[in-house]
Amino acid sequence: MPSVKDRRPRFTIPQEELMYPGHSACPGCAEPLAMRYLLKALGPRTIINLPAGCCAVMPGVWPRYALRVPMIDHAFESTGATSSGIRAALDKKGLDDVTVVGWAGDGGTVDIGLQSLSGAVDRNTDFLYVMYDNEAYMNTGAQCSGSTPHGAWTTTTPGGKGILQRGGKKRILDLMVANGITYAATVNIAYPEDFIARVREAKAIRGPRFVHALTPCPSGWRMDSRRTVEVASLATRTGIFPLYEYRNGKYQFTKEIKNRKPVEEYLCLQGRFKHLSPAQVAQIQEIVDRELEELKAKVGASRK
Ligand SMILES: Cc1ncc(C[n+]2csc(CCOP(=O)(O)OP(=O)(O)O)c2C)c(N)n1
Ligand SMILES: [Mg+2]
Repeated sequence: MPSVKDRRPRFTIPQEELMYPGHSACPGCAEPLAMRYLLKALGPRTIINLPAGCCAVMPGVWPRYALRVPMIDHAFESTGATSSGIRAALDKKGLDDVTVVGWAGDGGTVDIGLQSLSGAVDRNTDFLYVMYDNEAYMNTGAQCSGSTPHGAWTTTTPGGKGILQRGGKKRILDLMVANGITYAATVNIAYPEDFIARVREAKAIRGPRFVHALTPCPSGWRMDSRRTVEVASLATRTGIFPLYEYRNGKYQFTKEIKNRKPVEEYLCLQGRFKHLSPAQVAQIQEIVDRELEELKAKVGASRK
């Protein structure tokens, strides 16, 4: 019979908190969770740099600032360049135990910050870039970004006009791989242990590293703020946001999904998809199925 001590759940999430509770995010926002998990994984020897976006508002204003690590706020398009600059300064000082993190939204990454990020990867900057993805320009009122998925309502893509108006959500991980990234992974706030494990893995590697974090936004996704974690989890359990990593030319799933759920279960919890017809939902299902098959093929080829 195991002792009571042996039967206690084993938590792998570090107890140390590097984020105070009093931040300025909206109720139910997933971004503070993502930041909290990131800092638990990285520890205090971390410098964050971030552009315009909810990220610049969320930690609050000094002296009521919620992060317990230094933060630099800079122009919207500059996360990659700023990261390279901070790294160069740290290297001059011989501070190679500090992790430089560029933390930017989806708009600040896949659209306006893409050239800066691409340059930093090209320069082989030793840093970790985290894109927290709420799938629109949320801080300025939910405008469509290059990371907004097919069919989603935004203030610049009113619903009911067909779902294939754009090329679809930009595949930022594929872009990073093509750019020569050293390590890349997707993470989801609904899976904190996996989130922390991926960031720790990234921390241990030198060179440019990229993490794509799904962070639902209750106000922009038109959903109940109590359902953030449930909706985030459904994104992965439906295959819309698969969890996987890329390293040394190889892909692997970091979370295997058994009994994948229909995408409708994810879409129906969010008002941003409520205008979709059953035919359009079926169209989204087809796209998700196809993209997942493509990813499975890459994972399969990596095993050979
Ligand atoms: C050059 C420039 N263009 C536009 C803006 C206005 N602006 C500030 S935050 C923001 C939205 C940022 O969207 P995203 O990067 O997705 O982050 P989120 O707000 O969704 O967290 C915009 C358009 C700006 N600050 N600078
Ligand atoms: Mg955004």
